Amino acid sequence: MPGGIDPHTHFELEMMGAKCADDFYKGTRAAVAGGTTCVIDFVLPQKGQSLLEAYNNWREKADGKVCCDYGLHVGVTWWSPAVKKEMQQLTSEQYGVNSFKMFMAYKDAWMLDDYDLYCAMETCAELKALPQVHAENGHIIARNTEKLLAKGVTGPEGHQLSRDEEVEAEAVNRACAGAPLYIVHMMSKSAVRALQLARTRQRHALIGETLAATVGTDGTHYGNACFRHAAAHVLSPPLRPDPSTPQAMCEALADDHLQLIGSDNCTFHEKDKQLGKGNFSKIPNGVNGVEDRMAILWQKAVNTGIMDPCRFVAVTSSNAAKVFNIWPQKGRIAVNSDADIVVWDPKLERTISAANHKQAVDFNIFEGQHVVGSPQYVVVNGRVCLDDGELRVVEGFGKFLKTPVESPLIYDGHQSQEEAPHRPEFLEAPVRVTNGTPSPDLG
Ligand code: DUC
Ligand code: ZN
Ligand code: ZN
Repeated sequence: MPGGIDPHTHFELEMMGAKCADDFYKGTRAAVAGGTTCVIDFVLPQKGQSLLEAYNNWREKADGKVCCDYGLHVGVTWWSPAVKKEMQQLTSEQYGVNSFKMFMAYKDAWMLDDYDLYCAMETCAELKALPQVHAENGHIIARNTEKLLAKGVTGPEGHQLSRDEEVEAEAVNRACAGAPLYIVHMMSKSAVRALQLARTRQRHALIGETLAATVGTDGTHYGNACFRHAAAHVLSPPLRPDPSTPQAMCEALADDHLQLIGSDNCTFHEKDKQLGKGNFSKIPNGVNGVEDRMAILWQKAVNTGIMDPCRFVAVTSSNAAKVFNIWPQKGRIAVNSDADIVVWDPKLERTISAANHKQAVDFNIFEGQHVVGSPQYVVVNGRVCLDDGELRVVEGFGKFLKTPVESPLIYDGHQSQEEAPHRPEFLEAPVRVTNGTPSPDLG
């Protein structure tokens, strides 16, 4: 199958007083070990910081370290005419950015109010770039956090209590007022329902991404008596306590209510998670997933019969290439496409553990899970980098991948889609698995 594309990573990000454990070398090395041959990371400027300056910093961090190709999304974390101008520059051929992320949460760091959010989305539409949104209501989270702390709820369980499914679904609904739109890390059944409803009333592309974390584990871990264990699962939006969530997210991916699965890999060592001991709102947010994303989805969705292998390729690889306008260079096995190829052994069995994973971080949220199906060979741009289980990556072998704007697939796809306007024609139509008769085209 074509190499996996992880549309959502954070390597070397500094946030909430800590720095991510995985840098661009260890992070992309882990990606390759798990069958992913391309990642798209997020440049996140400080409020007031030049977007171009932040972009250049990210390029400096990544170039020379990455073991596979990478692209960049840029966060729009504040708003001014200067930001608008920089967005335009970033979408030029020189910089090669076609997607911008806006936060509806993280009130003290990156949040935009609705006016600024709308301006940023409008600018994306003018530039034919793709707006991405972190959909959670930051004001409700802030107020709930105050109330919980005042009541003495200070442990990691407070994290999900401060931001339940409705806090996510409300923001999804609000964000869908502007489109085309890509909603990152959708973590709940309520959020997916809000997205489906929005699609019934508007005709532009509304694309939904979920995470390996959501599919592979759940929010019951926040109740774990061990602080380290519970805090390790803290990310935003949080894992949900509803135990039916992981399967529902697999079904949403299979049925095309969601189109992609990322990792939101944003790892912090235990010592950094300890920053939130005594106040859950200070636990650095983020979990692992870049290495295990493909094996986890295979285990939970393909081995269970929820999803056929071709849909697996679509949601782990080819849909990302199409959405970010790098198809068929990426996400496809064909003459003239990059030779990013995975030979997947559906019978290979292993148990996921921090003791032997390739990521730098000292914890794995999928610890102890037995998975059947993993890559045997991974070819990155023609070079065998996982060789029958042996990792042979080369630091700096990857290149920066420009993602051009004006994707005909996002901006014109709806024109021929009178019947299903929300789903651009180019995205692989799913076929539910029926006794080993999968859909015909492997990406
Ligand atoms: N969520 C996380 O959990 N970490 C990084 C940023 C985000 O939105
Ligand atoms: Zn986010
Ligand atoms: Zn993220």
